[in-house]
Amino acid sequence: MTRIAVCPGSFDPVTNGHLDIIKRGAKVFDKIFVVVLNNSSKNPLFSVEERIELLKEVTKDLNNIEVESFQGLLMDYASQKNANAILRGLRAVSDFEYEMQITSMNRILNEKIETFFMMTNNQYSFLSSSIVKEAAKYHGNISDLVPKSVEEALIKKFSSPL
Ligand code: COD
Repeated sequence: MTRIAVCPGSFDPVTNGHLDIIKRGAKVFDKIFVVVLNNSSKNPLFSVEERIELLKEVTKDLNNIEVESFQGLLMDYASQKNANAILRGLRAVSDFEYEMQITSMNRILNEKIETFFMMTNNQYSFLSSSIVKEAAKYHGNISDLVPKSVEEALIKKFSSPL
């Protein structure tokens, strides 16, 4: 059986925390579709096209990763891809309630596709796209938190005076 996973997120922008989950997942699953979806509670800084471009750049050395975007429900996308699993990352207790809520809803939408959680690497347990954007906005050093191409894209976004 081919083990196909979907790794969904806002990825606004992709961080070393996301990348760590994607790289570790790539060793477990035969194929992973990393998909940029809309999170209705977030107001993105990067366009979908920009987020896809950055994700493609930082995963270009992984041959079982494909990056796409989708408008609609995650579970509709996952069934279109014949996925067996959804792959998510977990950082702290604060992630748990939200993840439990969307996982339960997703199970109602499609009970055949299981959600798998991978625990964050300790070194990235505090890391989120929001915290990186906040630091970049005020020209803080984010070089250890995101890949080089993402750092450059953030510097460019915030290059005009605040
Ligand atoms: N370490 C480990 N994991 C991490 C880290 C880190 N430092 N940072 C982020 N992650 C994980 C997150 O826990 C998550 O699993 C994944 O990486 C992506 O994170 P984000 O923040 O980029 O993405 P989210 O949480 O905003 O994504 C939410 C979705 C877009 C997937 C969700 O809103 C969605 O499915 N939308 C489509 C509509 C839908 O189907 N809704 C659900 C049913 S109603």
